[in-house]
Amino acid sequence: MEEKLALMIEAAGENSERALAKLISHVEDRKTGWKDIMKTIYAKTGRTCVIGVTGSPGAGKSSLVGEFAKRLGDRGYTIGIIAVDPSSPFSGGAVLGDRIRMRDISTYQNIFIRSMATRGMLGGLCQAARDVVRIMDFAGKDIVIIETVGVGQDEIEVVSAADYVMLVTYPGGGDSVQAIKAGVMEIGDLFVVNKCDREGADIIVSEISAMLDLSTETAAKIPPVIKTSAFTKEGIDELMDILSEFIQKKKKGPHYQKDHVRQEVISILETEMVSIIKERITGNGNMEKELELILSGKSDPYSIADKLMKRFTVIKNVEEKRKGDFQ
Ligand SMILES: Nc1nc2c(ncn2[C@@H]2O[C@H](COP(=O)(O)OP(=O)(O)OP(=O)(O)O)[C@@H](O)[C@H]2O)c(=O)[nH]1
Ligand SMILES: [Mg+2]
Repeated sequence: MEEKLALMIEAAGENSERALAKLISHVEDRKTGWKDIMKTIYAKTGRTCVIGVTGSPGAGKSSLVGEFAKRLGDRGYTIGIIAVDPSSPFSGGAVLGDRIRMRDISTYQNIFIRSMATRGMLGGLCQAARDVVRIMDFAGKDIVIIETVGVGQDEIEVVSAADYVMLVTYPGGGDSVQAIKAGVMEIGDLFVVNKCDREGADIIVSEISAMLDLSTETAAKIPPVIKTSAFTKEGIDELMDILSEFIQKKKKGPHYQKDHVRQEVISILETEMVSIIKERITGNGNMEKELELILSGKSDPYSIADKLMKRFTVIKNVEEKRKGDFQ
C-alpha cells in the first residue's frame, strides 16, 4: 500500500477527523487502493453499534437523530452520523433541511457528520454506506447512525446493514402508515410515531401496533411502538432507554453476525459483477454486433445473454491463469 494511504489510516485511527474525512472520500470515490484500505482496517472493526433511522419523508428523522445523538454524546459516546441524501425528486429540500438541523450538533466535538449522495451510486449505495460505517468504526466511533428516507429499495437496503433499525412516522403524514407497510415493516426493531405534540399520534400508534400484532409470529418478538416529539421532548427519555439497552446488548454480543457477513459478501460480489458486465462485457460498444443480430431476426435476447455469459467465463479463466495464485 502507498505510504500516503498507510499514514492516512494511522491518523484516522488516532482520532484525526481530517484524516477520517479523507479516508472516507478515498473509499467512496473508489480511488486506487480503496480496497486495500478496507482490508487493512477490517480486523479492527465490528465494535460499533449501528443504528439505522428511516421512515416517511419529513417525519422528523433528522430532528430525532439530532436529539438522541446529542444525548448520547453527553453520555460520553463518540458518534458518527451518516445522512444519506435522497436523490428522489419527491424529497426535494431534504438535503438542506438535514444540514440546518445537523448544524446545531456540529458544535459537539464527539459527533462526526457525513453526508452521502445516492445519486450516481446505483446498486453500490448499500456497500458504500457499509464502507463508511466501517471506517467510522475503525476510527473508534462507539455509535454510528445512518439516516435515510425509506422510500426506495436502495434506502431500505442501506438501513438493513444496521444492527438496529428505527422506523419513524408521524400523524398528519396522510400515507405515513402506508409508507411503513410498503415492505419495510419487517426490518423495524423500533417504531417511532414522532410529532406527538400534534393530534392523532395515538391513532397511529394503535394502527401500527395492530399491524405488528398481525404480522409478528410470537408476542415476545413484537417490536416496541413509542410516541416522541422532537419539539416538546416527550418520549425522548423512553427512546434513550430503548437505545441504551440495545447499545449494552450489542457491546456484549459478537462483533459480527453471520447473516450480516453473508449479505455483505453477496453485496460486494454483486457490485463487482455489475461493473464487470458494464465495463467489459457490454461496455465500449462490445455488444453492438450482438444487438444487430437480434434486430435482424437472427437471434434473440436470451441467446445473446447466454453468449455474453460465455464471454464472462473466458474473462474469468484468463484472469485465473494470469494470477496463478487464485484460489
Ligand atoms: N410538530 C413537530 N414538528 C416536528 C417534530 N420533529 C420535526 N418536526 C418538523 O418536521 C419537519 C421535518 O423534520 P426533519 O427532522 O427534517 O424530518 P426528516 O424526516 O429528517 O425529513 P427528510 O430527511 O426530509 O425526510 C421540520 O420542519 C421539523 O421542524 C416534532 O416532534 N413535532
Ligand atoms: Mg432528514
